[in-house]
Amino acid sequence: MKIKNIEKAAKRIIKAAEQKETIIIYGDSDLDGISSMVILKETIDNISKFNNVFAFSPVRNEGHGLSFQTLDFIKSKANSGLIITLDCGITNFEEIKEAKESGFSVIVIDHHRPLENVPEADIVVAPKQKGDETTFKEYANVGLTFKLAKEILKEKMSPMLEQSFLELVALGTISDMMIEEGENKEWIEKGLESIQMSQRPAIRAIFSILNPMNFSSKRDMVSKVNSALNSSSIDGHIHKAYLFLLESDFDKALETAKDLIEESNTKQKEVALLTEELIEKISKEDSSIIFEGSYVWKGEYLGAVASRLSNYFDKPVFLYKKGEKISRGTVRMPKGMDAVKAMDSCKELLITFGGHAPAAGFTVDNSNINKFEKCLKNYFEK
Ligand SMILES: [Mn+2]
Repeated sequence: MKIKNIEKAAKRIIKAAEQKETIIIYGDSDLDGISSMVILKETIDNISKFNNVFAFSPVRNEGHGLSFQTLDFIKSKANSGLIITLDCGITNFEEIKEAKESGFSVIVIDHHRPLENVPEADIVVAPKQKGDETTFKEYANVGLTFKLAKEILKEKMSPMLEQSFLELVALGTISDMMIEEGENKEWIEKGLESIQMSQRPAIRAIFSILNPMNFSSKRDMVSKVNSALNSSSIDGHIHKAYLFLLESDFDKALETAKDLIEESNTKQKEVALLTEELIEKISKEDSSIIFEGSYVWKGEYLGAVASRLSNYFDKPVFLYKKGEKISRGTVRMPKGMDAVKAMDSCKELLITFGGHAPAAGFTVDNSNINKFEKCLKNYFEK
């Protein structure tokens, strides 16, 4: 049994590549999204060397998924073509409608759970959509993209390329915290086997700087690689980690790797400081949830801080970076609790929300922050 629409998507992508159509790969800006983009780009390179692929990610103030702002940006680059969303898109009904009306074809490749319906894209590949009869649904997006790559390349997928993809699948699957069962487990094992001797210059460069003696476990190793890649920035909708992972020159990759690891070390220190500060503050309170925000925090640190706090206190954690009118938050849950369900019970107070049970995000108008906090407390104290 194949994932619903995956063959159809593969055929459409092959056609676009062969006919040199403009292809816009649009991926979420976390490691799962970026590795998905790299796999799809290299897959297309393998069937059509001189292709017309652009790869974009949302910039921070545009929020998660395909936004009207990003769509305007895409339209400034191309009049038509095929947009492929990776690790996002499944809830972008209006934006996808607009993209179609503007003359683009749209394929959604997204492992997130759809709402009641899926957007009216040309093709939707989402194991959690209705009518998908496959039994395993817990792929990271990078795993789903790997499946798509196999469907596109078939026997053209060399063992070396497959192994190189598996390293990315392992990184993305672990960093998205997907369950380590079935194919996920198999891919993680296979990918981690070769990762320290990777053929990919970027990954080899990272390991030439990080001292493997300092890894306390495989998981620790992956988290160090992840945090180096995650400290990369986005410039003009082009994610630097995407370019880094595609870099073919080892010396250039090494330069970038040095910068990224330095940034990630700075980040680790600041995350540790902020975590300590919050632990001290929160220890004095007694509440069912942790709900904190500030104008001065760096939004990109909050995921890491929230994870640590949630582990430490074993409580739901909501941290937000306060903006002028809107605040942007990140959520982490102890095992067995569901961030998306919790926010769904307060959705009339939110502008956007989404993610997975253990880790999610939201945007909220500042005037609703207090009400949102109360609503969440109600939900968790039930
Ligand atoms: Mn993902």
